Amino acid sequence: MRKIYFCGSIRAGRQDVELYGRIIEQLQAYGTVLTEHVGIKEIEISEETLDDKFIHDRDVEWLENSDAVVAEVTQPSLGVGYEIGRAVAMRKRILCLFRPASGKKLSAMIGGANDRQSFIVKHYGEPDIPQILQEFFS
Ligand code: 6IA
Repeated sequence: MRKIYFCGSIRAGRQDVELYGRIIEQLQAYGTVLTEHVGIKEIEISEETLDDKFIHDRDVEWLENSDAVVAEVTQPSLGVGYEIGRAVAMRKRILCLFRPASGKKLSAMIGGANDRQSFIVKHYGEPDIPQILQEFFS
């Protein structure tokens, strides 16, 4: 079974958490999502007792063990940017999803990393997700 590492903003702002949840639900058709908590609203309660070193070391280990990384990058997050950079260094396949309708501008360090092969950046609206995921995982 394929292992998928999903990235989305946590401390940088949870306004897209419900969308993350819906993306994770679709990703589960393609493999096990190691980071399901990113799409769960109550994470603050379930994880508030964990210290930052524990979270970091556990997440980097999951990243190492993953076969693919999918990141929702519309809400800019240091943690997500860090995970993507580490994933590039680990030579993982990466899919970054950005919603232009948000009115935000994507960092050149993500947009400019698009090589259409191992690092894929998609500008999308929610109805496009099924097809984007199908292409990425086929
Ligand atoms: O900088 P951010 O917090 O927005 O970083 C979000 C990214 O870092 C996500 O993709 C996660 O994989 C990872 N991450 C950051 N914080 C956590 C966390 N607990 N648990 C798991 N992964 C995390 C934070 C708990 C806190 C809100 C009490």
